Amino acid sequence: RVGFSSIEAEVEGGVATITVARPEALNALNKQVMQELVSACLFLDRNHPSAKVIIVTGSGDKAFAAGADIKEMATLSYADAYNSSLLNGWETLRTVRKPIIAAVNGYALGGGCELAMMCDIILASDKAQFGQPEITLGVIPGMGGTQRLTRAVGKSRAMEMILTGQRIGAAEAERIGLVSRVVPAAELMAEARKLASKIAEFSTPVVEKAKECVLVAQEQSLGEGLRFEKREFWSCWALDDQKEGMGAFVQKRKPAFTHK
Ligand code: CO8
Repeated sequence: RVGFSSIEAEVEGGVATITVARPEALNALNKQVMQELVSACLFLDRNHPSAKVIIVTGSGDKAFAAGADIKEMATLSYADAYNSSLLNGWETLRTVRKPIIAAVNGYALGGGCELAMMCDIILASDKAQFGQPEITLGVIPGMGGTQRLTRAVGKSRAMEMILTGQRIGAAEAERIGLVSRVVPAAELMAEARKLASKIAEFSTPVVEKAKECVLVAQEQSLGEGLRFEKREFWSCWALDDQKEGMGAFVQKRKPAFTHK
């Protein structure tokens, strides 16, 4: 378990959990949270082979993250805002190869909703609420909300959420495909760990290839995505785990992946 000042990180079994730890500010994402959360993810991704899946959640029972820290941004001049490094780190999360699960335990608003959408799977507690309220503050989403929400739920619903700032509950978020699944609040972390542990059983490089292919589907044309998938599919044959996985099926036994 490693202590930062604005997040907590721990690794247990094959699963790392990063908790945004500013409950007094409903886990608002200030520059320090960004720097610590991004560097923890990069460290776990590159230097911690035993951590195979990362869970991101918020401390307390009210918020995953109630957005970027409004107090940090409120009085910036245009030049300072434009030149500031407030946003720079977040896109670096895209370079993380290990799967990241957002365990959304409460408000996921503005940058909080955008952080959840940067993750690979969103698991929501039945108390979770999602929204892009930036319009009510006189700004627009700036951590990917206009792009990722539109891809997740379609143009019309994304437009309504972004232009009105209306919040939606967990059940509605599940219905429109923003989240993978809703679970009772008390079971959220156990469910997230169960899901992470399941993924951690499989071959790490194969899991990473699968994640990369799904992300390509969000960014590229169908033709390019299919070509990318085909190359990644055949490249699995370069791995010991492909021989083990298929061999185990043929021999009617459980595979023992070596993650190579
Ligand atoms: N930033 C800073 N502080 C916050 C934030 C926030 N986003 N959200 C809550 N807090 C603070 C409050 O100021 C309050 O602090 P204090 O006790 O010192 O007054 C404390 O957290 C508790 O909040 P509330 O008293 O407001 O709690 P309520 O239960 O009454 O309300 C809400 C909860 C509805 C979540 C309410 O706090 C709220 O509306 N928060 C703001 C939500 C919001 O507008 N988020 C979008 C922010 S803008 C954004 O995310 C842009 C992203 C792209 C740019 C990224 C650049 C880095």
